[in-house]
Amino acid sequence: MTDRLSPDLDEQAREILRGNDRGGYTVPTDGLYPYQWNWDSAFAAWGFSTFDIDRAWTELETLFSGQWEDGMVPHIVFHKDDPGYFPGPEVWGSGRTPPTSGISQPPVAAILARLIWARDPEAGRDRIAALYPKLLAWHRWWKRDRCGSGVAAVTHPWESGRDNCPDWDIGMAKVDGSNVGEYQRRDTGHVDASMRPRKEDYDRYLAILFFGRDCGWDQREIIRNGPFLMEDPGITFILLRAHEDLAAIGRELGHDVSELEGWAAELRAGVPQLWNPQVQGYDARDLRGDGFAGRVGSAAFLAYLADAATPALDKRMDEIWNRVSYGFPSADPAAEGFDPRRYWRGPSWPVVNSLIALGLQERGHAEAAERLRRETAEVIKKHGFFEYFDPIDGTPCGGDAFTWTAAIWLTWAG
Ligand code: 2M8
Repeated sequence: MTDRLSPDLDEQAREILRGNDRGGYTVPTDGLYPYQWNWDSAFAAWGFSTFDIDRAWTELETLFSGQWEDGMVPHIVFHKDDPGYFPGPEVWGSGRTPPTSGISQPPVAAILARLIWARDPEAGRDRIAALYPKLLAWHRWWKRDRCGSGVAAVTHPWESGRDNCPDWDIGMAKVDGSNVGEYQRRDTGHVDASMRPRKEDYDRYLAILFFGRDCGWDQREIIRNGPFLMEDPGITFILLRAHEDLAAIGRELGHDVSELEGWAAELRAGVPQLWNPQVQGYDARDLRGDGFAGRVGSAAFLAYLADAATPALDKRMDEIWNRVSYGFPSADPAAEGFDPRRYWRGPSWPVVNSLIALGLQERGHAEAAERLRRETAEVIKKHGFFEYFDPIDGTPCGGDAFTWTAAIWLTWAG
């Protein structure tokens, strides 16, 4: 697809967003991901806001058309059936219209909605006012159904958005994937299998999915007895920032935001429990018994976004980042489990880089923020709008003409 695009990169990025538009929502990339994904869509909206503010708001509105009555915003909304993706709507069995998955994804929507609103306060006022109660209900869901231990936990690696990163290895090791039966993956028909999660990961992803489906997505049961439950520094920092941004939005709209302020304060008080002195960084924790994961990946550095960084974290950032050349690696190259091209086990992800850089910039690390922008821009200029990149040699990986890479080009990297 890249060959047919305009020679101007800004225009190429806009063409990718328009090309991945399926009418009110954007797919992450053609073929590999034919549905609406939660955090991809929030980034898409941010990208659209640079040239079509109305379309930006529509993207978020369509995403919230999949919201559940308990406030959860699912990680996939299956607007139109497509046999090119597995597991599709019939596997998730949500029993809803539109059909959806049964788990959520990183709550970046309020953070990006605030930035979108700032681009055109007039045009956005009614749109954000209508979205506000829906965002609030979703944040309440996070608080009630995921933050019981003091920080945010995920019930499935897919809920974290960082699917197969080494953070989840200890939790995944306890999941029995031996009884999921035969199934046909579709992802490896679209992209190089060596850049995707392995079969043993997929067996376990399905086992966790089946547990949720078989109990009718009963959140209490999933939290109490589900096969996987781990605290996630990534979602914790994103949610903390998102609570604060939603409170700012609410204040501007004249709402009482004390509830949101309370959730943010509680979450902030929980952050120190994620600090693992052994690895000198924020670390995932297994709530099914095994303690810290012992890994410092890109999620730890989302702490800047939530104003939760420490001098020790600054030091850790330099160490890890200096082991690579093209943006922040999703896993530490010096740690066990690192794989520079296998999805979330090491590659540099432009979207995550954009969030880390936003935090760095705000916290007075302008030079580091600029370095992250420069390194991310360099691989995009050289190779195109790929899903992710090898952080050591810049090799493009995964899907091409990728929506969120195009979006962060327009808003930040370009
Ligand atoms: C990836 O995840 C999906 C499952 O949700 C998959 O591999 O099938 C992740 O990178 C996730 O963060 C992302 O939202 C999704 C679509 O880009 O792809």
